[in-house]
Amino acid sequence: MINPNDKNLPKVDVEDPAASEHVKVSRRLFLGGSAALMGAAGTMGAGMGGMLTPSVAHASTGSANVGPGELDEYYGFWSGGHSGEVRILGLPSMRELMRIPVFNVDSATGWGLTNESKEVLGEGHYLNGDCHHPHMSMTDGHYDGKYVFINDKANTRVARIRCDIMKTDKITTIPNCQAIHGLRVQKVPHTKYVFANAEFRIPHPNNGLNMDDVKGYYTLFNGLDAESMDVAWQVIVDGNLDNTDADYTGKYAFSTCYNSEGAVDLAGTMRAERDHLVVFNIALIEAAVKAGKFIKLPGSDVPVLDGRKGSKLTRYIPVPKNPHGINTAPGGKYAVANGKLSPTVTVFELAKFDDLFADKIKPRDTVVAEVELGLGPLHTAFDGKGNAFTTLFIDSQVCKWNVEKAIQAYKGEQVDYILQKLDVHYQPGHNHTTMGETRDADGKYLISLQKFSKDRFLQCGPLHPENDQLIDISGDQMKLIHDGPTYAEPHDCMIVHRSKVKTRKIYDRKDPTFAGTVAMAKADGVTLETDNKVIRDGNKVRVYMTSIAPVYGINEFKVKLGDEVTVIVTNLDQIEDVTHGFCMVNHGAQMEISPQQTASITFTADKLGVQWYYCNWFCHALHMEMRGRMLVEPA
Ligand code: K7E
Ligand code: CUA
Ligand code: CA
Repeated sequence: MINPNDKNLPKVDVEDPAASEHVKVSRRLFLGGSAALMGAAGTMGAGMGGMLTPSVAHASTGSANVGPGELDEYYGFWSGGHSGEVRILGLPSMRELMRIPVFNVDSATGWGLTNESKEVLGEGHYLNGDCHHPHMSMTDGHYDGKYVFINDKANTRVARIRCDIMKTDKITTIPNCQAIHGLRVQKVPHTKYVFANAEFRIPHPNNGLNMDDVKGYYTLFNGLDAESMDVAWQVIVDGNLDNTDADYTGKYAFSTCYNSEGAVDLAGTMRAERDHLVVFNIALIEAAVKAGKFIKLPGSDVPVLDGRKGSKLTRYIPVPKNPHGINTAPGGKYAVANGKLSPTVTVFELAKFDDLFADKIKPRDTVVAEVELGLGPLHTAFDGKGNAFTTLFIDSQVCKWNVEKAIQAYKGEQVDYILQKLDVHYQPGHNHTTMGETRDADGKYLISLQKFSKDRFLQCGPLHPENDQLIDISGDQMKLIHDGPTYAEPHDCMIVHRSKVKTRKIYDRKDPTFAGTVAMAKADGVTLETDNKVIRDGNKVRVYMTSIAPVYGINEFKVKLGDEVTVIVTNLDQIEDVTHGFCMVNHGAQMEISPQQTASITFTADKLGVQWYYCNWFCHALHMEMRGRMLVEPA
């Protein structure tokens, strides 16, 4: 039997700047060495041991082709829509690189099953989610590679993903409201706040006694502290809230509203010719909180401010008609609201917001253009060269237009502000350009996310995938270069140059994601890195084991029928990519344990006799043999 704690097993110092080279060397040592140790023929083969450093795709545009072994230039963070997860794609290849479970339950990683993930999800968590808007934290208007935030419309939550390990580390349920939809981050000076729109108006208190008083319903704009993920404040608004964005000074956030009518039926939401953009003054909101000028709603301790019409904290700018997306241009000079039921986009000059709050100008004086693009404008992206790209849902097109020319045209000059319309397939919602929501917009690629794929792919039954199309925008003309099917309506995505993202190769043993488990082990007198121990605590049994390819530190353990069993596995492997799993057969228990990670899972030993457990992440030539027995005796 191999001893997982054998000092002769290869080790890597992960903090060593040359670690990646060590990792490669160790991988060869490891595969050769362990094969020799086991006396077994065959290893996972030259594919792994002989892996070469992949070359980097050169920065040419015009093709989605990234050759085998070549790396993509961009990370795309894709909302998984009502799958409840976030996905990472490589661009321009559009290859799916990873899935990050967030609001869903994930069989492969044990997200929603492990104790560590349940701590993030909360007790009695929901099994569904509906993600729309993934956005990365920023410093001075540049992506800082720290976090990605994502909304859950289905259960009124906001989650944070840590970009060093690409795992969800915090989930906050927003009190006093229903359906978090629009989400963006404060761009400048850094992401202190995550801005989150609650969409649906509800009675307050929502106690079943005042449901007919529709006029009294309201919803809230939320500022979350990006570090603690606590809701810092909430602002009551008129109408409902759809999408949101922030400016490049750190002073303002703004949200579209499609239901200024306050209607509860479809026809009612279309009655008015104009709804509005609500502008939030962050400094005034902070000052009001500090001065104690807030109320608390029964559901929480969060300071709630009144930002309805007439409030000093907000301004309402009329915008036609049921506007949807609101997008700040990379220079920070303009923001664009997308008219949806109006064929127009509305361009705001953000510098005028100071005068608006000083009551020197009227709300509509901040509008510098309102021009027609086509039917069903939903979202706009930018190339950093003064051009904008707006999705036209009904026309199934992307419209490329020039912002300054649109402003001239709005003044009455004879200029063509529309530069090109490109058919997309079919019915686009969000779009996004490479680095386009930051100061670093580079104008290389545009992604257009279509709600319908119809005939673009082999048919897979009545349910169709969506179609995410990659468009080369580096030249004068947009060129469609790739069709990418995706599952369950991503809504939105975000494209980040790979230089902004630095991920860990293996876990730090001090990683906070399993700090609670480390504390539990300590209380049990167990050192996770060395001990293989079974602790009995009444009818609770805690099984601490290590793993190193291809063995668990514990080969068999005994429990009594009905015991609550917690298995805690610490993966001692220090070799990148050697992830183990733990699956207890017939117990609904399965999880990932990546190198140097600790993970734990709790289940009831409700079946007598021999119960096998096995490693379910392929880790070694002897992966099939990596297993053990739980022996369940009568109580
Ligand atoms: Cu347009 Cu939820 Cu951002 Cu869908 S939202 S498209
Ligand atoms: Cu360990 Cu498969
Ligand atoms: Ca409306």
